[in-house]
Amino acid sequence: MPDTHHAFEHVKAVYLPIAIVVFTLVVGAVLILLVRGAGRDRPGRRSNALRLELANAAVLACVAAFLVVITFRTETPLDRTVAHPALRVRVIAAQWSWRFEYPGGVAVAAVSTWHPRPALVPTGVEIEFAGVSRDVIHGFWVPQLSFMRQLLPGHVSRFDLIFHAPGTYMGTCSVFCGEQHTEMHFALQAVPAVQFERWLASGGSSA
Ligand SMILES: [Cu+2]
Repeated sequence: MPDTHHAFEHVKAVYLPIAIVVFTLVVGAVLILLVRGAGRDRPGRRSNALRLELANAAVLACVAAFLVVITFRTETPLDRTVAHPALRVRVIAAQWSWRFEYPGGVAVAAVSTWHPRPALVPTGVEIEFAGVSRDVIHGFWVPQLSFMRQLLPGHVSRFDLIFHAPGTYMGTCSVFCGEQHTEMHFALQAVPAVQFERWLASGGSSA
């Protein structure tokens, strides 16, 4: 599975220059029309305008199609889940808390806090997250991985993530879900597999 952050950085590197060019062209065209007087009627103006609009629509449709293709080509491999992940973690979101449940009954909860206790994950392996919501829609967002997935009530969202580098990956809810939405944070601490196994064996208390 590719690195989500690098994959989306690549997409951003394509989107940004296109957005700048389109923005510049649109603003430039508006300014030219303002200066030259858009309302003045001249012979042949209507047929020229139609041709210009058709050309504009065709170019924009091509740009949009290109962006759709590269977005799907990037997202499709990221959405695939492997049959046998190294670890399965259940994520339960609720107003306004996160709960990470591991095999063996280990669980880490973060309730309405800016300083959540980290939930550990091993580095360099596929981890399957199975996310659900107990009430409204929440957003499982890890900015450092450029990854977001909505968690819905009554539906299990499955996604795989790999934490390539050790460290603490802060996460937060990305969907406004009520009064304490802004305090709905979690922390995933990526550690070497040996350290993770020790932590899990200790019931989640050794790190
Ligand atoms: Cu929220």
